Amino acid sequence: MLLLFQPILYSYFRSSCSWRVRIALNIKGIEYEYKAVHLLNNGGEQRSEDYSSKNPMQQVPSLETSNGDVLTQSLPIMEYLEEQYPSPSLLPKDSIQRAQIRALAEMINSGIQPLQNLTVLQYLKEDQKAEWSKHWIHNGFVALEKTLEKTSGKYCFGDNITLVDCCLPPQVFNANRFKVDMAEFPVISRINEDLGKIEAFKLAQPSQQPDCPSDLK
Ligand SMILES: N[C@@H](CCC(=O)N[C@@H](CS)C(=O)NCC(=O)O)C(=O)O
Ligand SMILES: *[C@@H]1O[C@H](CO)[C@@H](O)[C@H](O)[C@H]1NC(C)=O
Ligand SMILES: *[C@@H]1O[C@H](CO)[C@@H](O)[C@H](O)[C@H]1NC(C)=O
Repeated sequence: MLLLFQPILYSYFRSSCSWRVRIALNIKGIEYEYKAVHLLNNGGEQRSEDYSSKNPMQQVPSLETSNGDVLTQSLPIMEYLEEQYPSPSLLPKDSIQRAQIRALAEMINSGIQPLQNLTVLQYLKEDQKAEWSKHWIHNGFVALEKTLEKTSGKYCFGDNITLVDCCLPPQVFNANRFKVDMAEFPVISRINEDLGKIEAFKLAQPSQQPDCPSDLK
């Protein structure tokens, strides 16, 4: 097959930001090569000289296009995919709606996820980590739930799958990991459950990735 022309996704099975991009790639039916970057092995492979030269933030995901361009940051990567592979679309045409969808995605991307990234957690004492993560996810989910009450239809924004739906399941997975009480968030929970039934979302789950250790599958 024409392996040469496949983009490469640098990913870690449990990374929520890599997971977002895996969903978008699957929805759009884009075949890609999976390259695992183990965030915990050898002091973190993301910090190797080779990988740091691709992603100076030393984070996953990165997407290397068939031209050799390396893109970083999950949302800009998804926006790139949306522009290059417009169908099926992850954003409507209407500018107001696009801004509203991006705002929802940013609630997760900048309002919740950064506070529980590895570097931030490593800065805390062992017995503070769980409480800290739970607090900030809960805090963000209160706002997200309130917004989704207005914007959601079948999914986060109306009845079509959009960028924010790609961000939701990974964040709910982390919420469960940190024992956030999801009963408080019925809209988030309902949408997450429905998204979980879709093949593109199933295939993007951590347990389905080649670097998922067999005891976690
Ligand atoms: N804003 C970035 C965040 C990326 C990020 O936080 N990646 C995490 C995994 S989800 C990471 O690589 N952490 C490695 C580390 O903290 O050393 C994005 O959306 O791509
Ligand atoms: C939802 O998707 C359908 C099919 O792709 C499209 O025809 C319709 O315009 C979309 N709705 C919105 C609000 O973007
Ligand atoms: C973690 O999140 C903080 C806050 O957004 C950011 O400044 C930092 O670069 C992130 N670091 C990593 C490696 O995830």
